[in-house]
This record gives sequence, structure tokens and C-alpha cells, in this order.
Amino acid sequence: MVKASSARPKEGYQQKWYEKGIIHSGRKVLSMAVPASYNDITVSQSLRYHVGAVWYERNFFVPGSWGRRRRTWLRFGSVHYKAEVWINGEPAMSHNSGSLPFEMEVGNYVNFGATNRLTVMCDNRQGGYTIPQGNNHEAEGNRTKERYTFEMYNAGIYRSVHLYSTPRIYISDIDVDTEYFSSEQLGVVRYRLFLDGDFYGKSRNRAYYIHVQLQNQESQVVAAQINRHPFRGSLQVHNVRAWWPFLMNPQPGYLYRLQVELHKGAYKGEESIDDEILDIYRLPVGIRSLMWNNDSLLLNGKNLYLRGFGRHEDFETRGRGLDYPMMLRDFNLLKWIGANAYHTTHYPYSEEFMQFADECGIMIIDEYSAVDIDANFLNRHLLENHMSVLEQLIHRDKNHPSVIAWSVANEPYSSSGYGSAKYFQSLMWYIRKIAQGRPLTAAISRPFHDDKKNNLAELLDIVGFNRYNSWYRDTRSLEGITGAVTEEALHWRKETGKPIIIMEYGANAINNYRSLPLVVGSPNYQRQLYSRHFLAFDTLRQKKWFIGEIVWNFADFQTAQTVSRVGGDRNGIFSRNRQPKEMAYVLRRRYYALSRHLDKAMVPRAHEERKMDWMVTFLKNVSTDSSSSLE
Ligand code: GCB
Repeated sequence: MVKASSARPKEGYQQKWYEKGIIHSGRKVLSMAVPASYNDITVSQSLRYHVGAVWYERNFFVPGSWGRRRRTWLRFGSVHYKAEVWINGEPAMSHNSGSLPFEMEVGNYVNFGATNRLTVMCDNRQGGYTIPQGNNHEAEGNRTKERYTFEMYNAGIYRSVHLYSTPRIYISDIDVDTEYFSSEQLGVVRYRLFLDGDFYGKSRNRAYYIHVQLQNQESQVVAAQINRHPFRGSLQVHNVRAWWPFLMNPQPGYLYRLQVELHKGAYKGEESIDDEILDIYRLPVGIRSLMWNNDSLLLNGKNLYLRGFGRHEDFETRGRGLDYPMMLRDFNLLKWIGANAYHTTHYPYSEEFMQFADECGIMIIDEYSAVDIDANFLNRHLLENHMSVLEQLIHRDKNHPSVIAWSVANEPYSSSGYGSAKYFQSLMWYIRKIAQGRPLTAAISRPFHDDKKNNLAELLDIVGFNRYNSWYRDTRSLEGITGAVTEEALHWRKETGKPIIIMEYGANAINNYRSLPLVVGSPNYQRQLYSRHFLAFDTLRQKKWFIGEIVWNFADFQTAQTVSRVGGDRNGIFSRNRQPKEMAYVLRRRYYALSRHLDKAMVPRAHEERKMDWMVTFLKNVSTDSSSSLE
């Protein structure tokens, strides 16, 4: 990898590094790991805070046998932020928003049975019309200054890059939609298949048919069908095992396997399935029904109460880079603490993560990085980008049973004025049309005491709000928390008549930082702050339309360097290296107590069990009088 000058971000283009190879760029060539954020891999300050382009390069080999008989594809899981790709010096593809995959058929660019050169330019500069927005290319003298949202400082090729092949005529996509009828123990899987490739005339209609099978986890076929153009149908599964979230069923996350074979030959009924198989596509499928109304969100007919976390894909050295051990560790901790949901703050997590969420029964509020949408840019350019990234997100994640809602924005400027009414009406109109059976939500943080109307809240199916009572707001005044949270939830309910969820709340805690009287930033302050939120949540839960509590943040995470964030953001319930802070034990008691209380879940036989009883009693009996001491 080489770093282009911040002051001359176009130098790589002007000097055609993609043609000559970066070794001839005259810049220092660094070894760089993929997948990873590049910021913390070396010891260079300037690379860590680099604003502008870096250029990656590597050679790769393509098997000779792929050339004639198959199609060759190159796929990037995520490059943050902007990517341009050359193959053997030829411009091949570009993509404009990190955290989402992009791919292209590259058969015309590569040499088969030979070595090829791949060059990727990755530029982390964001602007007013990009999503996320930023303003990090403001030059100060000959230096480019970073001005991005404080937690979006990393850059690089975050996720895996795959070279793969498909048949010449191939299954390019599947849409799956499921329903579960509990009284009959019946599951329905509706599918729609998309083919692509070398079709001539009307041959697509007649010359192919598909053999669709649904297999259970013992590889037994539980439903099957032979079907032809337009390649859509539905399968019925008797004695079905539904997909359930963690702690709502003893066996959460049950997945069937949908296998679709594409056959060449005229459709003649059952006997024709010996014809040549052109392609096979396998997809894990969880069978469940998702519904919502003005009071609740229901899965398989049961009311959901979400208890979970916002999180960052963040760890030492690799930054936002895909990291399997860390991902697994996080799921293990999530189960240990008894949570059932993640809000993918503030970008789509990796595809591997989503597959794991399906398997573990962890529900996902799926979000793209429309963070802090700035009022000064609410125009058509931003809107089109906003629509595009959400469409890409929905396309990527539509088949995951774990996805229970799409979050269209985090803390946007949504108060009246600046054209926000038109902006959000257009956005919501478009996303609603492609929402694939999920409700739309967002995390609102605009003040609610002023007389400005909120132009987004009223359009949502579920209203989320982020509020840092006694942390960013009224720091130290723990007494006011319970009343303030209750008041705000009641406000949004009154204004919208929709289910309400708290999408972020919390406080920093630095391990072993103790003092009496209490100090801000100590584990005890964090615990007290949370406990007072719990009092509000338990009052609100009685109202049924309050459907969840999401903590900020799962773990401490690194941020851009600012005086207010020395050592990063310490809002974690776990430390950055994924060890529990004191609050983790309290939250664990609460989450398991809620699971037992709401979903009759079995709770772990840990020594905390007795305390859990205490917690439930405590939650039931405690008065909301803010003077009750929790020390
Ligand atoms: C927020 C943001 C989140 C931040 C958090 C904080 O409201 O949504 O991205 O990290 O506050 O700790 O400042």
C-alpha cells in the first residue's frame, strides 16, 4: 500500500499509479493487512490520521479453466469510504459508501491461467452529500484537516475480497419471505428466483426449470417443488420448527436450508429432474412471522421487548476490520449477559455477523451510516445517496430472519425547517416500497421541548429516541433521570401514536475509578445512572407500547483523538478488550430477569440467580421516587 499526499490527493491518478504499479510511485510501499482498517497497523502518526487516498495493490492468479466455461467475479465486502478498482491497469469498478459490498464480473479484464494485478484506491474523504456526511477535506495551509464524525475515523479495506466464479447462466439472487402459523405448526416459505446470463430470445422461459428443496438440520427434505418461469413459488412445511429469538424459545435460531437447482431442459413434470444442473444456490432460511401495529412489534404472534446494544466493529490494531474471534466473543458475551438484540450502529455490520445473528437468534435493527444528517444539505443529492445506501442495505440483508427493522437514520436533523419535511417524506415513501416486510425506525435525538414539529418521527412505524440524561445532558443530576425518560417516551407516544423504544442511553465508566461521594465516569456512577433508567423503563413497560431498551455501548471503542475522548469512548458495558465492567453484572441480572418475567426463559444456574429474584422484586416494588438511594 502507498499513501498519497494529503495536499495532492489526485497525484495517484495524475501519475497513473494503476498503470505503472505502486512500486514506481516514488512513495514508500507499506505492507498492509486486508481485511483491516489501516490506521493502527503501522506506527506512523500521519497514516493514522491520514485524510485522502491510499492505494492498495496485489497480484492474483485466475485458473485457466474458468475462462471459457465460467464467469469470473470480483467482490469487495466493504471499502471505506470511496473505492476505485483497476485490473491490470484498466478501470473496472467504483463504489461510494463504505460498509456495503460491491462486485463486478471481471472476465474481460483478467488473464486466465496467469497472474493479474489488482489496484484499489481508497479515499476516506467525505462531504456534505455523502452518507455518512463529513467535511474532512478542508485544507488548512498545505494540510488537509479531518472533520468527520468523531467515531468514523478509520479507513481501509475492512472486509474480505473474493474472487469467485459462477456458471455462464446462473442464479443471481433469491428473495425469501416466510410465515409461521403456530396453531397448525405450519410454515410457509415463499421464494422468488432471479436468473442471469447468456439467454437468447425467449429461451429463458422455456429452456430451464428449477428444483427447490427445503432441508432441515438433519438434511432431510421437508418440502420440495419443481417450478418453471417465472421461478417463484411457495413451500409448505408441516410440523415446522420456527425461528425464535434467543431466550424466547429453548432452541433459538433454527435455520432450514433452501437449495435451488437450476436445470437445463424443458419442464415436463416431476420425471424431468435428471436434466443437466447448471447452478445450485443454497440459503439458510429461518421461518418466522413478523408483524407490527400501533402498539407492538410481534414475532410469531408474541410481543417483542428488545434488550440489547449498539456497538462498533472496533478492536485494537485491526480497527473496523473483519475479525472472526472478536465477532464470536461478542456473541458469547451477548448470550452471557442475556441480551436479545443489536442495533447496528451506525453502519451495516459484516455479512458474517448477520449470518451469526440468524444462527444465534439475535434480533437486528439494521442501520446504514446516515448519522447526524446535517440540515444544510437536505437536498436532492443527499436524498438520492441516502435512498441508494438504504436500498443496497436492504438488498444485502433482506433474507436474514434476524432483521426485524430498518433504521433509516441516526440522530438526523429532522425538526421542521430546512426542507426536512419534504426530504423525509420522499425518503420514507421510497424505502417503504422496498422494505421487504420490515417496519421502519430511526433514532431521533432532536429536542422535544421546543415547539418545532419533528418531520421524521411521525413517519416511522417504531419511534426510537437517543437521550443521554445525566451524561451529555444535566450531567450529575441523577435524580432527574427517571422522570425525564418517562416524560420523553410519553411525549413521542402522544405525538406519533406508535411503539416507542429507547435506542441509546448510557454513561462512561473507567474501571477502578472510585470515589465517595460519587464521581462522574466511575463504575458506580454508571450503575446508578442505569438503575434510574430501569425505573423509568419498568413503569413504561406496563404501557405495552414501550418495546425496548438499547444500551450505548456494548464495549468501549476508539475514536478520533479529542480532549473529551481521551482513550476513546468509554460508554462500554465491556471494556475494549471485551472484559466485563461492574455494570455488566447488573445488566445481566436485569436482562435475565426480564427474559424470565416476559418470556418465561430458563436463566443460567449462576450464583447470581438469587440476586435476579431480588432484582425482579426490586423492579416491581420500588417507587419511582428519585430520592430512593441505590448506593
Ligand atoms: C450518540 C451517537 C453515538 C455516540 C454517542 C456518544 O448520540 O449516536 O454514535 O458514540 O452518542 O457516546 O457520544
